[in-house]
Amino acid sequence: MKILDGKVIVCSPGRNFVTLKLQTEDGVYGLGDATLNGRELAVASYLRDHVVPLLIGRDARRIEDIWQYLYKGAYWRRGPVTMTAIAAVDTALWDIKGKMSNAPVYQLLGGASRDSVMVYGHASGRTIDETCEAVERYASLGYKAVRAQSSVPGLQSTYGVGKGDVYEPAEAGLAPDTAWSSERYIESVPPLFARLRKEFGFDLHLLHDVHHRLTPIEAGRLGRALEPHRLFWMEDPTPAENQESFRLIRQHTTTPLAVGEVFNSIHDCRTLIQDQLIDYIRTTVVHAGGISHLRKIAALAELYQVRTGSHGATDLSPVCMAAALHFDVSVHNFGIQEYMRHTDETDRVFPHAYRFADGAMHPGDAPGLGVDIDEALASTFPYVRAYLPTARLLDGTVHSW
Ligand code: GCO
Ligand code: MG
Repeated sequence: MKILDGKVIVCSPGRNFVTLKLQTEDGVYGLGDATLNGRELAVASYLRDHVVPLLIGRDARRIEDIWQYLYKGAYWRRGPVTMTAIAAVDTALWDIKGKMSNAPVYQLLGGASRDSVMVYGHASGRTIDETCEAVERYASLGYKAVRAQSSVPGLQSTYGVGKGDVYEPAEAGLAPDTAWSSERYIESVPPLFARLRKEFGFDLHLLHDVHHRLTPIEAGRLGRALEPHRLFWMEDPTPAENQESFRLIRQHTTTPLAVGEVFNSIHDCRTLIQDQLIDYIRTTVVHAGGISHLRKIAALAELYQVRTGSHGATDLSPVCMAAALHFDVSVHNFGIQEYMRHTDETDRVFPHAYRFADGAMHPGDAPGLGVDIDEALASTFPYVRAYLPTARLLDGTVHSW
């Protein structure tokens, strides 16, 4: 069961994706997502130039050993580029193990802990009316949980508001600047959720993403103002490099807190989890070291009644989505999974077994991850340089995105 070859496939069917395809001498191959939004080629090179040569000839069945070998053997630990590359290898090896065992990966992870995986979709609009209409569309599709964002009055552009049906914040070319005012934003959010509760009642789960834009005390104030609207969570209220800063938010609000989409290891969330400063951990397969490492994070979180809520935006490929669903359906302390529909081109490049019904998803029962890549079609969508926009305060100061 030796690894024969590793191919890095970069394509852009609507947005950029990096995919690792590991081939074994037995003819079985596995896929791993290696997409790091806006920094895609760094991971492609890390894999191609530094990781794949180390994998040739290794036993593909030794998933944990290969993980530790890549993590400890590099000397340089953690970081988004390294951990995304390790995640791709780990995911591909789980895919291979599933195919070798003729079983869907979730069966190898302890089997299903639930029948399906509750997901949330993204509703947004330039006005509260528009956001209400978007939430209504999700509710009518059967979603039980919806993230709601609305433009901040007086600001020209706002993070979180989609263009058309698909939400895609990265833009081709150089990163544009967008204007930000925390004062105006904090004023604008409670009326949005007051209206949504009036229209939809309390049966629908509502979520909101702050995208690291507030200070801890501002976040505490917003969380408190949102308490009557009983959010499922308030996401990324403040940057989390300083995990201690969440203590201040916690002191002021019972609105549940979610964080972790930019984390890449268990060390990024150890204090947050152990001190019960959060309710949901949003680390993902692709950016936090793969299925193996994510399971360790979930196991730590389980001790503290922190549940999972993995990132699932469009910049995570269908390979990551499939892997996330195998993780979600098996892990005991699952909370929710983010799900943003990919473009039709992306779905055609990555045919998959996972399916959506009644607000929930299932990874399907195909052996391995149940996702493939059409390489010929992928090659018709070459890489396009693209970046996320940068946020600036009204006086021009760079702000957190
Ligand atoms: C989310 C994320 C997205 C980001 C994107 C950046 O919660 O889904 O915050 O909104 O814009 O994933 O890479
Ligand atoms: Mg987010």
